[in-house]
Amino acid sequence: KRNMTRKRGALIVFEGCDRSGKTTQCNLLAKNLTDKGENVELMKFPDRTTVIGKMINDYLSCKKDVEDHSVHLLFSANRWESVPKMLELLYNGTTLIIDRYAYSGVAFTGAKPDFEIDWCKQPDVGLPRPDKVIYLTLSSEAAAKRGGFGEERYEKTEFQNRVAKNFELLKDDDWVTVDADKSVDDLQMELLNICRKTIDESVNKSIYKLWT
Ligand code: 2DT
Ligand code: MG
Repeated sequence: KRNMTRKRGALIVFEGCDRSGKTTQCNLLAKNLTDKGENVELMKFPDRTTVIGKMINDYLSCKKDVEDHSVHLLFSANRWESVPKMLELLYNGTTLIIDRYAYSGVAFTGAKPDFEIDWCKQPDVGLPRPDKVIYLTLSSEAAAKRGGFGEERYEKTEFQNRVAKNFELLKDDDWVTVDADKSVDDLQMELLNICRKTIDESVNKSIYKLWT
């Protein structure tokens, strides 16, 4: 019904550590918001379905090594290739719920030796700026209760701690931090409220460019 009133959709990004429940919560949000009559589409980065995404998948699954700067640019290119579709959906009134975005790009590459945060941000400058970034946090005790890491590259405690420190550096006024150490339903209720408020507030705002 938003299409008929020509109101734009909201761009809502989820960031956070592994096992914070991002994917579960994003799926539930899409369902609950759709049930309430919103047009919603889920996206996730990396999008492993594209040609660039397949190169990234080979890298993450440790099938291939890629030079660190080069893979950083692939992650960014994987976002840029989606921008025309994202803008079309947003202007047509569809709210986008996105599982990871440029902040993951910066936080993860920035956790490698000899990478400056400022350098890491440059390829993503100018992407559509999210209306809200929802950052899910988990204490190390709560994370430990949720079981171990998987087998993919980056899934190591020491590296993830450096990633978390980088996320802290990227926070700005558009971020809201939510403690994910609660039941799936309680967390969903909290996130649903944030998303509905964001959708209402975004309607009359322009879509700005990230980090400009
Ligand atoms: P998933 O487990 O969510 O599929 O993420 N990553 C992600 C980067 O290093 N740079 C990026 O730009 C993005 C979006 C985070 C796979 C891993 O890829 C990392 C975890
Ligand atoms: Mg993962």
